[in-house]
Amino acid sequence: MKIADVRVVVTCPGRNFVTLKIVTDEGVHGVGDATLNGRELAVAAYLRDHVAPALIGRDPSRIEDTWQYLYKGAYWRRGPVTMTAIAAVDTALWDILGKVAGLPVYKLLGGRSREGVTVYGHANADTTDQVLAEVARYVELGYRAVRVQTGVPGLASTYGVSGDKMFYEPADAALPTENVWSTAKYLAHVPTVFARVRDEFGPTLRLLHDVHHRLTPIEAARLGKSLEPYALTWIEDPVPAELQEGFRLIRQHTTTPIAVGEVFNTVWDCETLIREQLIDYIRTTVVHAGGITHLRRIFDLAALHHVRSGSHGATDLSPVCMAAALHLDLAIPNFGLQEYMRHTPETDAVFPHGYHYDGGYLHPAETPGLGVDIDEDLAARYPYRPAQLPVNRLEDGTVHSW
Ligand code: EZ4
Ligand code: CO
Repeated sequence: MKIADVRVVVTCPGRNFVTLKIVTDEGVHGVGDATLNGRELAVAAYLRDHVAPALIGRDPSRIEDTWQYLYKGAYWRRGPVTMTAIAAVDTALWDILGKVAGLPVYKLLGGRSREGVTVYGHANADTTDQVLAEVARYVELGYRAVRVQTGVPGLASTYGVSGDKMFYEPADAALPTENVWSTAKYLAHVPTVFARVRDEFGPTLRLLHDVHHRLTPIEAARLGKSLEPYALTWIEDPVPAELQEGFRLIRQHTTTPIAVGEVFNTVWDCETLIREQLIDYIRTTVVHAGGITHLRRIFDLAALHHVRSGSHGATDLSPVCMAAALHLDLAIPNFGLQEYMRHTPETDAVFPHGYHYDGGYLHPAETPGLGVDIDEDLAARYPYRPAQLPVNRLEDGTVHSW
């Protein structure tokens, strides 16, 4: 069997997605997510101009060899654009292998290690009163874990809080919008939110919070300490993680668990964090960390050091990525949690899929391959619309991490 055609599909059913479709000479095809929020066309060009021509004629079952060929062969290693492009190829090849073998991909990865994939949802609201109602909605839907974000008194807008509660989308304009941030106001407010949530929902509902890279290590240490009475499952991205050693300082001060990694691309971005046990959950996911092949390598390293998976699953990761993530989540021994933000009905129609939610768990499709596809005719009806992520500034105008 040989690769006969490679297509890059850019579509915007409410938000932009880039999808790679690889077709073999025997008519079997596979799909891979290649979406990099706000930088979609860079990956589309990388795939179209530099990767697709080199795939024609290759044996689609040589997944590891193709990964190494694209990673080492390019000479320019790592980086979000390169690793998202490699991820798309890798994911599509696993899909093809599953279809050829007649097995769902999780069986090729060693088979089921659990009955379902525990997911967490997003409760977002401007005020604490409103967010309690949002948490209640997820609890009624059967969720066992909920991420809680609120507005901060004195700040006009805050990360994670949007008008459309179920379909939060941060890439909200053709050019970046701007938010204003105050660490002092934030640190004073967050513990009061979690005090109310714990009071209302009791000790066992798993609670999470995303700090979105906005603190310094000592500020993050203070946040972690202030949240210890509320026993969070994790605080996420407390500091920018370019400096992995920065987490040593946080660890010296707090027992609040830490999750990091949605912007990481390779095992090298988290090797110190994992080896020194500076984090508890690694949030790398299929589309941005080199596909199933490389993500499994990260998770295996994590397993050696008591670090569990907690993969990113925001709406900018397409249903193709979500399907792939679920097969890996089901198979690995050290699964932790999977983020799950629901896609809009328009997106679900463009990407027909067999995975389904039931009582706090997601289950991958049992059909051969990944169990997800792209409807190219429907996709063509939603042309690309420029959209970028916002910029964050301190109250004095200084650019801050978003
Ligand atoms: O801001 O996916 O935990 N989830 C997140 C996301 C990210 C977006 C960026 O594209 O932090 O909502
Ligand atoms: Co996050």
